[in-house]
Amino acid sequence: MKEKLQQITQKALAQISEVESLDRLNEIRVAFLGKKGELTEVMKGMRDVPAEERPSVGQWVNEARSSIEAALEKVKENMTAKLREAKLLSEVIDVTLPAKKNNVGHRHPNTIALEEVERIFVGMGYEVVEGPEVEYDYYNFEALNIPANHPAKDEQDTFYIGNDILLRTQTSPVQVRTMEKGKLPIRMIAPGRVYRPAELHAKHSPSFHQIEGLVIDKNITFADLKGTLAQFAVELFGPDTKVKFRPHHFPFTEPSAEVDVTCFKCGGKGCRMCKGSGWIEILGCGMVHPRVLEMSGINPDEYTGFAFGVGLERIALLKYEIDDMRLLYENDTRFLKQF
Ligand code: 2NM
Repeated sequence: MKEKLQQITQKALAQISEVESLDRLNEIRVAFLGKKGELTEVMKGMRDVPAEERPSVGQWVNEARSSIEAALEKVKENMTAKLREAKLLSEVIDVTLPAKKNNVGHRHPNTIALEEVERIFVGMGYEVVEGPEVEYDYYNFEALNIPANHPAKDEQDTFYIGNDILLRTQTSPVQVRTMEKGKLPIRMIAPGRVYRPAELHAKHSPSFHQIEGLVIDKNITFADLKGTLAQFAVELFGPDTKVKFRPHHFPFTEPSAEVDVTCFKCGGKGCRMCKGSGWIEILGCGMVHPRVLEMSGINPDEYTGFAFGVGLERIALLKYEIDDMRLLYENDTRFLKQF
């Protein structure tokens, strides 16, 4: 009997010494000391032990039990301590580390330029009006006095969606829609995305942004147009900026002009920015063609008006001295965060 108990104890201690997890340790406890454990089975055999031997056999069983329990307890303590230490190590916080910086977004140069232009015109009492990018041929061309055989209507110059439906090539359709409503006078700017088939390169993109302006009232003259755009140029490019009007042609205005501003980099002396001329072209404009007014239900004998159009990207490129338009469409945050 004694030998049997010693064997069981040895076996238990050997298994305990090789234990690698708390779960396994518990398995061993059940296997030896549990209700159906090896030691428990031996105790059940006490019935067959002669009465005079029972006290000493009882003592051996108790000794075996306590040495197994002691070994289990010791390994358990060891293991718990090690697990605790590993957990603490894995949760170490270095309080001297610098805080993580938030990655803050930046306004796009187009947005900055647009908000600047809007601020200037809203300050002069203009309304900002938006309209659809998918338009009818009528609003994009016909109502603007652009005849059916005009080269701008060529498939090379316009994205067509259907026979009469296209991606607007300018924001003037928004002006036409506003004129049609018949609420006069009008002082508005129409900013937005426009589309023209073109390869993307440093100076052109198939989709860009325009801001077009329109003023209609009684007695509006070319002098109002000149004064307005001169003030716009001063506010956008600085107090010494001068404007120059060069005769031009647009189907929707008569007379029409292109406007140059004195180079804000060299002040007009000539530099790389203005290609030595001292002037930079920034917009197109003119007096709204009487036929355009008429088609939208405005009597040209009673009302006159002026209109103009500027490219938003062109303003952003000039103002922030960016030399490649593609930078405006890539949205690389390393580029954007400079503005
Ligand atoms: C430009 C140049 C000249 C223009 C004309 C109109 C409308 F609808 F009133 F007829 N809106 N915008 C216009 C005139 C646009 O862009 C270079």
